[in-house]
Amino acid sequence: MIKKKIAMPGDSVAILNDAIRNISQPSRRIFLQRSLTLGGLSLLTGCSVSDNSSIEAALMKVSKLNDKAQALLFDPNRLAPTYPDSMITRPFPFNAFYGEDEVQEVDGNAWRLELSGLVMDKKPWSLAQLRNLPQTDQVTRHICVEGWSAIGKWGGVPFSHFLKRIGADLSAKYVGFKCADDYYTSIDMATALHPQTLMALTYDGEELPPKYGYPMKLRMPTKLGYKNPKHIQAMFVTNTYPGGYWEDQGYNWFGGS
Ligand SMILES: Nc1nc2c(c(=O)[nH]1)N[C@H]1C(S)=C(S)[C@@H](COP(=O)(O)O)O[C@H]1N2
Ligand SMILES: [Mo]
Repeated sequence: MIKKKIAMPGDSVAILNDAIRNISQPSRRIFLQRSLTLGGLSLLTGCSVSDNSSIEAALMKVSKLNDKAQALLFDPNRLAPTYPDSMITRPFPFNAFYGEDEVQEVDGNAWRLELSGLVMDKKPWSLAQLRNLPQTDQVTRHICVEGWSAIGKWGGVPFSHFLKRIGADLSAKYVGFKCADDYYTSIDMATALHPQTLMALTYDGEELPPKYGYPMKLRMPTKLGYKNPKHIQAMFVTNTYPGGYWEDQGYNWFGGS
């Protein structure tokens, strides 16, 4: 019996590898690299993969399946590892979609956190008001898909406390973030409510430095680096999928670490 071969454009293997690199979780990536063929991709997704755009569409479908699997596997009570202060990486690496010399300058006195969507109290928050909420800190590992990880210490307001305080609809699907540098991302409500998810106002005991996201960033040790927005300007609670800067370019949306 002659097996039907799937038509393979010359650079489809390169495209497949690029797309696999974009599937963020390292363990899943290794699994895909070892086992995924175009035929397998076709079986897995029920899509015919005969040209570059259909390969990308099928891989996008895998990534969406991956989001669902990660959401199902996410344990809202399981804590990410924490470390002693002596293990903090110094200096802690900077990363953004631009260089360190282009870091956003935000005026903390004028800054107000804007709220919209499914929240009862939409009044904007000043930095001083956020500093008056209960604070906690943690030393956790930040993992970037670009292939580095580092241990850092962030302090601030437990995000679940803040969400309850503003009367957010905790049964909504997403919390979205808009940043002062035009970055944007969004997270699932289960992760928003996770006990280690912090609205970080400090880094290593000091006011959050500009390069690490002044005046406020969201720090989640259960998610990869790109899911942790810096320089947050606005946030909204919604049931409409908000996407994200890297996610809209093919990074996996759930982005668990
Ligand atoms: N506003 C904003 N947030 C962002 C980014 C960005 O470019 N802009 N980059 C993300 C990525 S990919 C990483 S790894 C971390 C880097 O955070 P750090 O500078 O504190 O190491 O920020 C994330 N959050
Ligand atoms: Mo990253």
